[in-house]
Amino acid sequence: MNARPEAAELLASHAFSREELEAHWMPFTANRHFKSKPRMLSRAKGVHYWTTEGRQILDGVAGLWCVNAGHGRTEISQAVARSLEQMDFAPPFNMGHPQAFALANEVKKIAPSGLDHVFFVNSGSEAVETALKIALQYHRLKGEGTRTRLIGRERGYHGVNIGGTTVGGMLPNRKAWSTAMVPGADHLPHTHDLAKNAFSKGQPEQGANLAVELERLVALHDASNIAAVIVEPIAGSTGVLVPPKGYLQKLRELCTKHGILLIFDEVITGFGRTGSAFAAQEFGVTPDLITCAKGLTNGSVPMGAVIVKKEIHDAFMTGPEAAIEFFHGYTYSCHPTACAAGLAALSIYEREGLFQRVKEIAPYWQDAVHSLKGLPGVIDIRNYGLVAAIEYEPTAGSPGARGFNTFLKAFDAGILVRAAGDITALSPPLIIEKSQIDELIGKLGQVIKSF
Ligand code: PXG
Ligand code: PLP
Repeated sequence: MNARPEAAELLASHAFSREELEAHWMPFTANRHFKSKPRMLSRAKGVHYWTTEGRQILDGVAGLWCVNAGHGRTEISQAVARSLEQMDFAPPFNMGHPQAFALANEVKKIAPSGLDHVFFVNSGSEAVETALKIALQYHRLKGEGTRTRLIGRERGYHGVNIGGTTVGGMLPNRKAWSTAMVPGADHLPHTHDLAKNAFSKGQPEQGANLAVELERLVALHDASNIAAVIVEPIAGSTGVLVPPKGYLQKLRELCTKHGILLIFDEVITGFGRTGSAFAAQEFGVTPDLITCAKGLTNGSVPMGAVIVKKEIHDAFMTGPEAAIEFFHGYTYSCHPTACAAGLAALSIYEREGLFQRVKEIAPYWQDAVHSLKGLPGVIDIRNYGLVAAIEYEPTAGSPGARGFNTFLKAFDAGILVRAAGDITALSPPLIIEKSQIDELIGKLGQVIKSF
């Protein structure tokens, strides 16, 4: 490439030399493998992407679990364009702008009752760091400053910053930074149990008692040293682990009993994925804080948020009125462009009744994904709302290869799926039609049979 093309022109071009591909160190990617045979996307509309070669791809993962209302929503792009033209940036510290307050109120409207204060950030990872810092300072403010330990869960994913990596429970995301972890953290056991729960439809029957493991951690560390427990209501990145019936209720009960804050990381489960605005409402369990991102702007502009219970927020609103209460925030917290995208996205969700739509289509989705049972190497299928996972017997000696090769073959077959080890995860846009579910699952079935 000689001249500098406009961004839109770039989307239509794929003339990069290997050397030019090198400049971009890609996140969470096998860089050398990708750059030897790039998969380039250039356009998206509805439930489809198009590659730079013009091939149509059915999006089985809503981009990366985020484009809940489908791609190319002009209400969002127009709102973003108008907002950006009118005001490109506003300092978020000691200054405000109307869109931020409007969006906070819209989020509050759909959040579980009692969670009514919203702190804006720019990603799920930042939401997690922010929630953990709020939890730690909250206990200090309440005179319980010894509550500093953070409890995560095995196989959890809470983003990639240091706090989230600490409470996360996926080995490859942790091992290179072992000594950089926040001291004092511990983990609950994960809830994945194929021997008892394989091929569960919806919530598995077995495993509520795994929440009681929190009592062991309390017995070991003492409740007076524990600040918070953070879990994903449905673990996403690790391959869709649906909570066993009663598990989240038990966890809530024990956190309350021991004065430990419960944080639900709803970066994936938020904004309709389960059939309710948040999984908290879907499962009837109210945490003390919720972290969210992704669907907040329909994936269009980076944004995340922490939604906080009134009493936690109010505990900060004590000292002198002119003093900063929480020494935390990002240059781009509540960025006007992101707020505009968020307002437009939430209004689409509401107008089109997309969360309710998930409830209506979920039984069809469940039947479709479970039709893959019996195909070669399939050892589990699980689902909830509009999310599902198919787990494979790993190829001997190469864990993860089956999952990754399924992703590659699926892309060649015209569908985008997500690999999580030897698991294929699916989370299509919430607007997906039955015929498109048939196509997605039909093509995935062909790929699974081809191994
Ligand atoms: N918490 C949860 C529960 C997430 O799913 C994050 C935090 C971090 O969000 P950001 O915006 O910082 O990426 C996530 C993000 C995958 C995959 O493998 C999932 C996510 C991110 C990257 C890959 O499916 N979820
Ligand atoms: N590093 C430096 C040198 C900075 O000045 C700032 C913000 O002013 C940051 C990091 C943090 O950046 P952000 O607020 O975008 O997270």
